[in-house]
Amino acid sequence: MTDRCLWERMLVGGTAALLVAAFAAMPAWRGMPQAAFESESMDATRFSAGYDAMVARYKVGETEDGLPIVRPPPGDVYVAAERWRFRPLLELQAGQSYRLHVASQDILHGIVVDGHEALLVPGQAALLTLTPTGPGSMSMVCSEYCGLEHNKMRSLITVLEKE
Ligand SMILES: [Cu+2]
Repeated sequence: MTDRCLWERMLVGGTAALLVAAFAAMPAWRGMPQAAFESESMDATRFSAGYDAMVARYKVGETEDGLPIVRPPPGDVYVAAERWRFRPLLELQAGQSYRLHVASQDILHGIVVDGHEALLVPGQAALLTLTPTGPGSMSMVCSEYCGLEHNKMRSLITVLEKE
């Protein structure tokens, strides 16, 4: 075997190994669902106005620690992330589409919902179109270490049978 041939083999082998590694590391290449979080230009005032209006119109109850339970119709839904919870507690309908606007109210958080992840930078909002397949529940989890009770920062979205 000539030196040149050996080099070619190493080059081809190395490239193939790199491609396999890159392929394995990138879920997006393996046919993940199309929808994903987008960053959205929505200032804090507009977000709060949307959140307050949603809670005022569609609140169906409250948890023991004062978290509103909200059952919004398909369309815009507002979720605030803050140390160390997501609010409100959501009840959505299976098979309906919701535009989820998520924004941090204090420090850097992250969110994972329905297999999608976004970083929640204070002052910005993240947008995800969500169509629960339920009925059942979906979890929302903070994916960015945000202090003492970060591991408790999770919420369950209740998914109701389509009406
Ligand atoms: Cu957090």
